[in-house]
Amino acid sequence: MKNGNQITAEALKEQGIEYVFGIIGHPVIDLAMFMQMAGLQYLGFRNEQAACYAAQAYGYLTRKPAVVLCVSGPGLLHVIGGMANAQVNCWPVIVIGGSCPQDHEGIGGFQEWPQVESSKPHCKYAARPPSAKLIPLHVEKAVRLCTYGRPGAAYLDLPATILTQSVDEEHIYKVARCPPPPLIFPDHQLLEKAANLLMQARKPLLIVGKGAAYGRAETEIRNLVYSTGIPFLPTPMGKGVVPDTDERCVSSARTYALQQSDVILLLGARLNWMLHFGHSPRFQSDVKVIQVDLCPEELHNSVSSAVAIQSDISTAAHGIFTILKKYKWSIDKNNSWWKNLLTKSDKNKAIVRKLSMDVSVPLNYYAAFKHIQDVIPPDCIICSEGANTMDIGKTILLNNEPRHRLDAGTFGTMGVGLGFAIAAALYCKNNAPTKRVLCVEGDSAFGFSGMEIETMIRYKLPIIIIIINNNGIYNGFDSETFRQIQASGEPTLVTPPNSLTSETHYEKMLEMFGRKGYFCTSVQDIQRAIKTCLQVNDSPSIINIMIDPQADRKEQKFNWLTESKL
Ligand code: TPP
Repeated sequence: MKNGNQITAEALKEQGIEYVFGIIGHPVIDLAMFMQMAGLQYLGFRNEQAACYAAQAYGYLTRKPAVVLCVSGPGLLHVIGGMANAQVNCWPVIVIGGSCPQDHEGIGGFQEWPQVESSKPHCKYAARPPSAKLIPLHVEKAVRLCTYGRPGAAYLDLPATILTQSVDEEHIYKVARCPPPPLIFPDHQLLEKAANLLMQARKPLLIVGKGAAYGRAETEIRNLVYSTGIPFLPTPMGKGVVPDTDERCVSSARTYALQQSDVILLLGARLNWMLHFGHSPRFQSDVKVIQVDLCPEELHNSVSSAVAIQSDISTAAHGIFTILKKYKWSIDKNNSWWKNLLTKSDKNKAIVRKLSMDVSVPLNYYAAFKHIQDVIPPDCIICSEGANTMDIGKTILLNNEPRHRLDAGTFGTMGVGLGFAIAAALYCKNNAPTKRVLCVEGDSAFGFSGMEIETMIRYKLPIIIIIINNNGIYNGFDSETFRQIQASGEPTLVTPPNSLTSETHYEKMLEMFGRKGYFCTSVQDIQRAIKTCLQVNDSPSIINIMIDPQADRKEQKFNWLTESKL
């Protein structure tokens, strides 16, 4: 005889699950122990939402879903923010929620909540197995649905009555391990059409999204870029599919490249808010888009594509590369499109260089990031969140390998950073033990999941957390101004909503564990601290960099989040 706990744990193991992230409590205490007994690795978190961010990042990095384990009611509700983030980012994750005994439902059971119904809008599959013996069927289905097609979240609801239900072993549903998702090949005629359009273009541009990174399309896309010389622009998490240091990367001329291009090859990126919906004035109103996406429902979204190809990114990129190679098509480095991109790029780089050379204290963002970039390993995984911290950071902190940047993403979610970093550190431990994980956080962003520091300590994860501290959300106030504001009246009436306590010594959180963090105000402090932390390989570090609370981004041409679209 086996009970539901054991059946669930063994079914997950059978489906190739390696990691479970969660918080235990009634009714999933035994389940967590059965999971460890079945050989699954379990990491306990301090908030279920952070556990869910970790699990989805692990899914993104490995293409294998990880599991989030949570208790009923409030536990599951904490996870839902994470599930929504996974859905919007299109990353696989499986959530398993305990729920109250079925015969307590409807009469006020402990932490009773309509969990399947609550999860449904935030995932691809939500179900409660009707009996313990059918759990393996639903576990396989959860794995399949969260990884096949456009990846996303899956939810399984396990009431206490099912977890404790005993079943004769021979009656337990048998199901084979779900194979990896099939590779989708593009329609060859569409590839020919796409190649023709590119060859006729005067100003072709390639945009690489995180769908390309998830799809492991780096070899094919690099071949395409290297053989044709097409200029490319990565989205934030598309960074590294082709190295940021490649001469064809036109991130420094982003606005110009988007505005001027007449034919855009869109590989695994969506024309949503991050790409200004593909609309004028950020794009030519008659721009021709060649769109490649795994998900057919995404095709023609926001802008009608000239060529719309449902395909894995790797197979389509290879197909286009092969046709263009046959015609020996490449972009002449002396043509005006390329020259203008370079001129624009050089101009923008000079502005950034000037800002980053100003090392006066208090520091500005650009100086802080340049001096971080100068001393970090070129192959580190960078997790990042915040507003200015994340946006400016992504322009200066380079990625030369795919899936080496994890950030607030399409959903713009604060709170993801530490969970993502934990997943990245586990990924490194298993696949590249010398690779380092950097977690670059705004001070506000850090606050959303700062207690996960204890999780990092417990599991000996050598993550370097860098906090860019400006005393607030977007910006804050210097200590004297903050003191004067607070002294001027009732704090709830006078403290500006963007303000956080000035000069908070977040690095002292490490002292709770008998360790030391670093408080930095100058570029010398920053570089010394990073070099020291890079020597530590069995625990997290915190580097708290105090910058000018009023520091801002360089002047922007568009107020892109609020400009009207349609
Ligand atoms: N809550 C969530 C879950 N996500 C959000 N995006 C926000 C609130 C709104 N928000 C956007 S950025 C941000 C907040 C709260 C924090 C920005 O401040 P900080 O992390 O300190 O970075 P900075 O811009 O100051 O560098």
